[in-house]
Amino acid sequence: MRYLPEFLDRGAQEQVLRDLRKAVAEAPLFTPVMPKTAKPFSVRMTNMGVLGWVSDKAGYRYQATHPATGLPWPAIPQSILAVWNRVSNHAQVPEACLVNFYGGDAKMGLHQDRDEEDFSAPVVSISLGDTALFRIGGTTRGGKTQSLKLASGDVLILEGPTRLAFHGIDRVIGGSSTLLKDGGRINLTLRRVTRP
Ligand code: MD3
Ligand code: FE
Repeated sequence: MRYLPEFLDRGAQEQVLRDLRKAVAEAPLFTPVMPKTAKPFSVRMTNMGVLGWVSDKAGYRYQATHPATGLPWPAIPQSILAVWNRVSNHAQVPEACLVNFYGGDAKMGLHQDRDEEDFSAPVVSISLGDTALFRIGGTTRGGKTQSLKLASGDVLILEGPTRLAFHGIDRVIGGSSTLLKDGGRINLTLRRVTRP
């Protein structure tokens, strides 16, 4: 894992946010639910790119269209593609940019990201807004974990063995950033999905 604190300065964060607002106007945040149980996530989501990650009663998957509007996901804006290009040497552009929005008490339990066919590509994460307490362990559940605070503008690159590490968000520290007027946290993850 590579951790790049304050990779984006305030101006760059504001540019990403302007681009994100346009995308979310077209592809509104939705509340995913867990497969089988239909228990709602506390995090709201949307996507940009040719594929987007969704979860509903039927399961987890990538699909080309928004579950509520039926429209293709908006393109990944240049301000976000630029981060992928600056931090990864990957030959291909990302296919998916998952947008996670954490309001007040939102969190994300420990999980692995394994719905992609291509684990050889990195996952690039961009944090915006309030600071989160991020936890990462090894590739088996129940092992040792380490915690890291992810603040606005921080970038994390998951590649090699950490690509399949268990990870989650324990909590978001309310009032820790002034970027989002109404508070909360946004995490963007850039991903390759299809086989290389
Ligand atoms: C470690 N998002 O969207 S980003 C997710 O802050 C996700 O919203 C968290 O976990 C968030 O799946 C954490 C950091 C991150 C992203 C992808 C990873 C860490 C990862 C993939 C593999 C290992
Ligand atoms: Fe994840």
